Amino acid sequence: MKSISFICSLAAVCGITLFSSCSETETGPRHFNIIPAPAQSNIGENAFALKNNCVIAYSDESLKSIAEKFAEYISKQSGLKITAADKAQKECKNGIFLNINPANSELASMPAAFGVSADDGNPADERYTLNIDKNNITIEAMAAEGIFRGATSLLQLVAGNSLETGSTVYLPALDIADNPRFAWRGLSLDVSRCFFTADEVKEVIDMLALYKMNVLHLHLTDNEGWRIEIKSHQKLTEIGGNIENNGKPVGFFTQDDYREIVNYAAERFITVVPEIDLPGHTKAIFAAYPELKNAAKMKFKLNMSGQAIGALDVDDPKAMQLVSDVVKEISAMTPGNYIHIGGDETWGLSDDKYVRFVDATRKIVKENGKKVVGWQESARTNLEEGDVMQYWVHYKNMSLSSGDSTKKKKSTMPEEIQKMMKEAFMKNAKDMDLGLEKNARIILSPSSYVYLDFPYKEASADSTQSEEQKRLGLQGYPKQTIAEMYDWNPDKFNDKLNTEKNIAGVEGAIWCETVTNFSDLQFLLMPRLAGVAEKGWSAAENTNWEEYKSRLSSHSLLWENMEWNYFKSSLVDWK
Ligand code: TNX
Repeated sequence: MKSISFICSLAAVCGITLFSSCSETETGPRHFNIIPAPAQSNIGENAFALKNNCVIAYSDESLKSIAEKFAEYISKQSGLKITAADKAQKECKNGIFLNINPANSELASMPAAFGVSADDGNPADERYTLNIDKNNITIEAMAAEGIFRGATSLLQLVAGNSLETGSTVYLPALDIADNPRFAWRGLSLDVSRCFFTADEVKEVIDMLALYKMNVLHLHLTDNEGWRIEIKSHQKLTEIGGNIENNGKPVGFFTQDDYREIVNYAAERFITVVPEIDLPGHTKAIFAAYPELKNAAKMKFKLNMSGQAIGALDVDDPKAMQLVSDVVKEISAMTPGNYIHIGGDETWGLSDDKYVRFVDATRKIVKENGKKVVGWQESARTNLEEGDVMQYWVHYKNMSLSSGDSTKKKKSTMPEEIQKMMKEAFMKNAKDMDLGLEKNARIILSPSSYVYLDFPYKEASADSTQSEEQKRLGLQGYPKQTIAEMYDWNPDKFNDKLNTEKNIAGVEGAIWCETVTNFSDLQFLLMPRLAGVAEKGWSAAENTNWEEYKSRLSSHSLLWENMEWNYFKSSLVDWK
C-alpha cells in the first residue's frame, strides 16, 4: 500500500470506527471489524465504493463456487447485486478479484501454524492477503482454502460498513496479510441432549465458517440419544435415537444426512470429527441393546442432568463387536482423519476396565485407518505417538455448589455424589501431565473459557431476553461474562505446555442439557463463539478485549441478516 496513515493504521489495529477525516474522497464511517483479528493489517487513506453490479472475478475454475457463494452472501448482506464471473484481473475494473498464486512470497514467508490439521491438510493453505484500494479489491492465496478465508474477511467488512442496505458501501482501503495461529480450530456440538436437523447443523457450519473455524466435532452419542444411523445395528437409532427427552427434539441422522453435512462442511473447508462417546455416556446403547453387560457399579443413584451410571464392558464380546461395527461404518463415511472416542466421566467403572476399554477402542479406530482423539481422561490409558487428547476440566469453575462460584451457598448435591465428583476432579488434575508425559497432542477446551453452556453473567441490553438468559446454560457452572470468557491465552494457559510441541489446537464446546431448540442453541453460541475463534486463529498480542468488543459490535448485523438469535450482552455497544 502506497500511503499508509499511521493514525488510521493504529485505529484499524485497535478496531476503531474511522470517520471521513481518514478519507479525502468519501464520507461515512469505515469500520474495521474483522474477527478473528488478522495477523497484519494496515489501513490506508482511501475507500473502495462497492456498488450495484460489482463483479467477483476469479483466476481459476476451482474458485468458481467460492466466488458464487460470496456473491450471494455479499449481496444478501449489502442489498446490492453482486455477481461472479470468470474474468482476468485486467478486465476486472472496480471489482473483486480472487487469485490463486502459489508463488506469492509474502504468503510463503508467514510463520507456520501450530498444531494438528484434522484433515492432514497444509495449514499454509489458509493464508491469504486482502488488498482494498480505491479501484479494486484483491484476495490472493496459495490455495482455494485461503481465498475462502480472505473472502470471509471481506464479507465481515461489507456487513460492518453497510449502513443502509441497497446503497453504496464504502470499504476502508486496507492491506491485510493473515494466517492462522493454530491448525485445529473447532466447535464440539452436542446433538444428543437436543437433536438438531441436518439443515440446522449446516447453519452451525455457516457460523463456524464465518469465524474461520475449521473443525466441527459432532458429539453424536450420549445417554439421551444415539444420533447416527448404523446399518449393522439398526436399534441404536430406532430405539436409541428416539428416547423421549423431556419433550425436546429427538431423532437421528441417516448416513445420507451425515454425508450431506460432511460435504457441506468440506465446501467451507471444515472437517467433521465424529464422536462416539464410550464406554460411559451409553444409556441410549443399553436402551437399544439391554442384553449388553453393564460394567459400571454404584451404590447410589446419579441424579444429574446429562449424566448416568452405565459403561460398556470390555470383557463382553458383544459390546466389543458393536464398537468394532460402529467404528467401521463411521470411518467409512468420514473423510477426515480423526475419530473421537469420548472416554469422559465413566462413573462407577474400574480403572482397569476403563484402560483396557479405551486401549481396545483406540486399536479398532487405527485398524480402520483413522487417528484417535479422546477426552482428557484418556490420558490415563496407553496413549501412543500421534494420539490427541482434549483437555476440558478447568478448575476456575470447579465449585461443587450448584449455580454459585462464590462457594457461599451450600451444595444441594447428596454427599456421596460430592465425594465422587471430588475424586474425579483429583484425577482430572493429573491428566494434562500424564498426556504430556506420553507425548499426546492436546486440544485446549478449558471449560471456564470455551464451554459455551456457561450461563451469561451480565445483563442483556434487551430486557425481553431475561427469560432465555435465566433458562439457558448449566446452573452448576458459575455465571461468566463474555469478557471473562475471552480473557485467556492458549500459549500461557499452562506453564508446562510448549505451544509448538504440545498444542493440537483450540476447540469450544456447546453442551445441550438446557437447550430445547435451535434458537436456544444460537443464543448460547453467539456472541461467544466469535471469541473462541479469535483465540484459535489470532496471535495473542492481537487479542485484547477492549479492542475486540469494538470489532464485535457490528457482527450483530451479520447475525440479524442470517436470522440468528444471539445474546445482546450489555458489555457491547451493538450496532
Ligand atoms: C461435561 S465435557 C461433559 C458433558 C456435559 C458437560 C456439560 C465432557 C467431556 N463431558 O457430558 O454435557 O460437561 O458442560
